[in-house]
Amino acid sequence: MKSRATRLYDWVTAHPPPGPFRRAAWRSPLRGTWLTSVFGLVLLVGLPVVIITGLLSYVAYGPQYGQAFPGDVGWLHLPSFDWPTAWHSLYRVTQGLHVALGIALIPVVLAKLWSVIPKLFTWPPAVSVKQAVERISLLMLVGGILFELVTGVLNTQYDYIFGFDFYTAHYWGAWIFIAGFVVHVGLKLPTMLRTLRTRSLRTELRTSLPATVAEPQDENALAPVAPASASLSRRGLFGLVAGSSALLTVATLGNTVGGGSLRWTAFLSVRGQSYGDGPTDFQVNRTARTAKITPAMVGPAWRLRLTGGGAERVLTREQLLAMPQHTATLPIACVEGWSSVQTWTGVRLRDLAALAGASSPHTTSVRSLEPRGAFNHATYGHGQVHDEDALLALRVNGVDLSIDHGYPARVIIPALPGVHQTKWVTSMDFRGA
Ligand SMILES: Nc1nc2c(c(=O)[nH]1)N[C@H]1C(S)=C(S)[C@@H](COP(=O)(O)O)O[C@H]1N2
Ligand SMILES: [Mo]
Repeated sequence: MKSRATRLYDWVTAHPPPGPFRRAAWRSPLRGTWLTSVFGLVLLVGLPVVIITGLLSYVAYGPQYGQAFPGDVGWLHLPSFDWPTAWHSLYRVTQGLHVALGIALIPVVLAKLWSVIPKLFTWPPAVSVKQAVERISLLMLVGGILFELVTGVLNTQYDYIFGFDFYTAHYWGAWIFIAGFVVHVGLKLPTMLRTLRTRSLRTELRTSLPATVAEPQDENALAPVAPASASLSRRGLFGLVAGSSALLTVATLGNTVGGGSLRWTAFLSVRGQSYGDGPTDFQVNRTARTAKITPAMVGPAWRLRLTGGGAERVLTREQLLAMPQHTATLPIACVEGWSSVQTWTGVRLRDLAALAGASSPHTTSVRSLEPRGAFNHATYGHGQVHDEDALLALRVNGVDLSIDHGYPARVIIPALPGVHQTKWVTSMDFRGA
């Protein structure tokens, strides 16, 4: 004799609510464990790259100098290290990958969600602890990835419509997503690997629309029980997803690697396409006007103050120009994914340190003329200031800096995230010499 509870359970299971809760309502012949596994494999390879480059960005900001966003992350802080300068394009590549790959994977994420949507309506919802854990991890996974994609894209579009700090949200969201991702991979990896062997991608890519039939039924309950005839082949679906990714990649590419010849392709770029004349016509993050920098502030009265060493100094721009000048071709690589490589000329930061009586400072902090905000100061580690290409730039591409690019003087350090390439520098403080 079955118990009362078991009979009730059997009855509930046999009587799903109408509509999407009935498996027969899902009729696309493309849905099935194999299709989901293909998208799963792409994400399994791609998402860890997005995760790792994202976490590296946090480290590159220099949390050890109190300048990472979000500031206090409690036990979720990452081990920090001094971001190296040896490879000039390091942040350009890690952050370019983070943004470009994150955007390119959007169609794959959507396709995978589409492929498993009947699972959202599984009936009965959850009957065991294991199922409940699985469903909570799915909520973290799906909610997390959608949240990260939306906030990430809006940030590159400079559209801070949400009423919270982007970095804080994106960082915490990332950890929720990572937790869901790890649990999900742990649970589903064997199924994915097993299922991928049941069909050949090559054959699928050669299968025409009329020959497209549903996958066989299995315990994952993704293949339709009552398939409609196909209106799109698997080949067509893969083409649609890959084509969308390619389009999005092209649309962000000019932003990410361009700055010059490819800029016209960056039709997703929200910034204007021109920023000045000739040599100073390259991407501007925030203009002097937005930063409340007036021509008077950067006129003849401007001085650079060097403190913290044995010999405090106050220098005019002419005095800086009279010091040994060094030229280096270095990128500005913004967290938003775009970067631009220019040829900068100015005084080596280590020469300025020596001039101020600090031959080998442990940390160097700069301040900008900019009155307010998170951009008006930055701190650098020993290696960043001692790199032979680390400059207080006075000129770019053979001409004086334009006011939008930081005239009279700006910091430019190899591989440093753009946010710390401080413009309109007014003082430098050397510590721990
Ligand atoms: N003082 C100041 N420095 C700043 C900024 C700023 O807003 N104010 N923006 C930073 C950011 S986020 C970037 S990406 C670079 C961009 O430099 P650019 O405008 O010359 O391209 O400058 C950095 N330096
Ligand atoms: Mo930036």
